[in-house]
Amino acid sequence: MTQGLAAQMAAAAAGDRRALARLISLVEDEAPQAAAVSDWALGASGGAYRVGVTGPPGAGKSSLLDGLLRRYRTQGLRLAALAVDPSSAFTGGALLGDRIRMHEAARDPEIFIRSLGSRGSLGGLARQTEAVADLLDACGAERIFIETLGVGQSELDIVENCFSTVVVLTPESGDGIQMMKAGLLEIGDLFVINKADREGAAALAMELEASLMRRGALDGWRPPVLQCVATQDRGLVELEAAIEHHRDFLTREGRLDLRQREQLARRLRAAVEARVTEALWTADRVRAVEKGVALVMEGRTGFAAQVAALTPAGLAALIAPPPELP
Ligand SMILES: Nc1nc2c(ncn2[C@@H]2O[C@H](COP(=O)(O)OP(=O)(O)OP(=O)(O)O)[C@@H](O)[C@H]2O)c(=O)[nH]1
Ligand SMILES: [Mg+2]
Repeated sequence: MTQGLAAQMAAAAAGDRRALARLISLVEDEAPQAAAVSDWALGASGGAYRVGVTGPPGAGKSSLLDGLLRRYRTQGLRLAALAVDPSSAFTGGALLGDRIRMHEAARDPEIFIRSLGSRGSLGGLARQTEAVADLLDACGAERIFIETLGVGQSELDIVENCFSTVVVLTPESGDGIQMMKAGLLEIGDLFVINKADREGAAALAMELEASLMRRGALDGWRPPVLQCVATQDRGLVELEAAIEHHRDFLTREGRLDLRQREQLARRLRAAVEARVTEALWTADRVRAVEKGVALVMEGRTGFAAQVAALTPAGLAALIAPPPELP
């Protein structure tokens, strides 16, 4: 580790935001120092409670977060918010633009807000987000809010690595049905029907309550359904209370520790899988797949035979049991 990097970590941990921002960029860019930064962050983290906020585009996730951050500030807590924006993957960097409506909170120097795109490798978004959350944690954040779109596996993975997941829906555009399709019902610890100033909020709330009733309590927790109007700060006190209630519940039942362990196991598996996948798909092997497809299409060989032919010879060694740990 270079002296410069160690100094930057020390500065970030002591509250230097510019140092923190630079470390985040290293992780985001998957720079050579990223592994060292991530390791340090993971080791130094553990205090922050992570809240995922997800839902369809335009549901009001950022508006809600803006109000929620201001609520939490009145408790004197150190806060951070990450907006994960996969669409900015193509523009090479997400800025705090129009899509992130956290105008009020963004002006508060005690709140660290950052937007993440997937600047690094494909599929690296979840890994980067976790590492950045670790960094924020290591640098003293007590609550970390992570906003993602409730679409796509990568985004669902991100909220799965939070302790409380808030699913935001609106009365408009058949969100109820969309939500079921997207698997949002399964991942929500809390549900918010935002834009309750519009027609149909009560009906959606009832529909949702009925679905949750059918789903039953998971590990003894019944997700509450709240109604909010983010743009008028309505329902935010209740939302904050509900999040803290869920946190108390997890802590009391010893689940927080369990969730942390499960999440770390998931991250470890994913990181190993990513390395294997990256090593596997060399240009040669990608070409071999194309040839294999042609052979199968022409009926000259079977699918299973191609799988066998394309499987690396070293796989037997790979799947042999690991050596005994000391
Ligand atoms: N009427 C009404 N409009 C709202 C409410 N909350 C948010 N909006 C508006 O809905 C639009 C989208 O709000 P955002 O907070 O950006 O929604 P988002 O879910 O973060 O959007 P993406 O990040 O783009 O998916 C904005 O024009 C908000 O002003 C609400 O409670 N009632
Ligand atoms: Mg948003």
